[in-house]
Amino acid sequence: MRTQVAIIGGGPSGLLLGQLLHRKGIDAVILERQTKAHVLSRIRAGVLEQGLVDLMREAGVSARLEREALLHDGTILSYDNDQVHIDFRKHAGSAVTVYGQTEVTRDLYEAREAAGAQTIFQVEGVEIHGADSDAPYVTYVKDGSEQRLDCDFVAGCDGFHGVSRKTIPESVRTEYEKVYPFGWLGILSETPPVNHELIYASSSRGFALCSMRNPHLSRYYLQCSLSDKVESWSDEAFWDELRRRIPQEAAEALVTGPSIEKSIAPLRSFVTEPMRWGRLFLCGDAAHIVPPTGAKGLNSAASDVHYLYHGLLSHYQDKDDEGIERYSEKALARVWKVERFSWWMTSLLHRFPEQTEFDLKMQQAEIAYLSESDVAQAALARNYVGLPY
Ligand code: RFL
Ligand code: PHB
Repeated sequence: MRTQVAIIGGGPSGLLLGQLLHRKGIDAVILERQTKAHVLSRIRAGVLEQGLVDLMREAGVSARLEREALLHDGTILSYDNDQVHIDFRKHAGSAVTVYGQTEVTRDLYEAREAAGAQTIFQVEGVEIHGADSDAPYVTYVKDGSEQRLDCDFVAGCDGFHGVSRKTIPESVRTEYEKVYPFGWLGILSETPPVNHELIYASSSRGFALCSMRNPHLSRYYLQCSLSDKVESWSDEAFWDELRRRIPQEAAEALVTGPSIEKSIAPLRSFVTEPMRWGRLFLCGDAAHIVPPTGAKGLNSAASDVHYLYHGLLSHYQDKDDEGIERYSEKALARVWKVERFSWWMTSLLHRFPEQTEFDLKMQQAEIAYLSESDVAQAALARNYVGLPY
């Protein structure tokens, strides 16, 4: 089989790239290790930057989002009972869109199927060959038989545990990593959100986040120990702990109910350089991970897709390779700024096991400064709504 762009991974990065290319008549085949149902069962991101919304529109998949998504003009940061409101419109001139990653992925799969574009699910043993040559190809096993997909380019959209990054020889690759000494325990519940905007809550008991998917579906997170097990957190224990970490006013308004999903995610900052090796391009979590505190993972996957899509478009339409040759440099320049913001939000709002009294005072002083400084609020707002591409 032959295609122009072989896309490894049918998560949001691979699907968005595939749909954008398809609209321009560029052929792509997606190879996905899991079933579609499995990909759609992952509850992950919830906050979309305008750049991602614009790409969804360009890909022709924004109709449902435009009908159903919530626009948030700001967010709240709290420290025990003190609250700072960050006004996105005032400081950054735009809002963010609250719409689940599950919905983004569902809309992209539907459009892909309607277009008759090919996605091959449950592939095993994907290997990328000749990425540093003019004739790359991908081999994989489907239903027990080995297959070969020849292509012009390979887009490695296969997430943090995928094969694409590891295809780049270690002698060429540099990895930067910071692992945080805690995780996030998240639940989804069919209850109305506690507040019309997200609340990022720092407290002496650790961090908590009040988020949502829609007016009837809430998403809450608690900073937890890495040794915690989901099974040992009953719904009741979760709600009790959440009430202790958020401002009293919110705790009193909180509507609780049974959880419909509960999971623990570790927190990590990670970047690999370069993001291109010959004809192989890494996109999204395959190349970088952020702790979720700044809501940036999916959004930085989208900015990679933007750079790669435009690079490929110039190659096919104008025979201009500048975009693909400079892909890694352009993508990484933005990635590192997003890494900094996510690390900063995480450092500001969590309790660290080894934290000294001095460290704590620094966090408190920074939050106090944020609450009285327009400039500091503007810096947070501009990063949160999304840096320009
Ligand atoms: P994904 O979503 O991991 O998709 C990769 C796909 O590749 C497949 N795959 C393979 N396929 C073929 N062969 C192989 N060898 C393969 N290996 C893997 C996988 O099955 C999968 O389908 O990566 P992608 O597309 O780059 O998308 C990245 C985002 O999913 C991720 O950055 C976000 O979810 C991060 N994230 C958030 N991002 C935001 O922008 N805003 C948020 O509010 C936000 N909240 C979050 C988050 C991530 C979280 N977790 C659980 C990590 C909250 C949480 C709790
Ligand atoms: C979410 O709704 O899942 C969410 C929102 C904001 C974050 C992280 C996760 O910073």
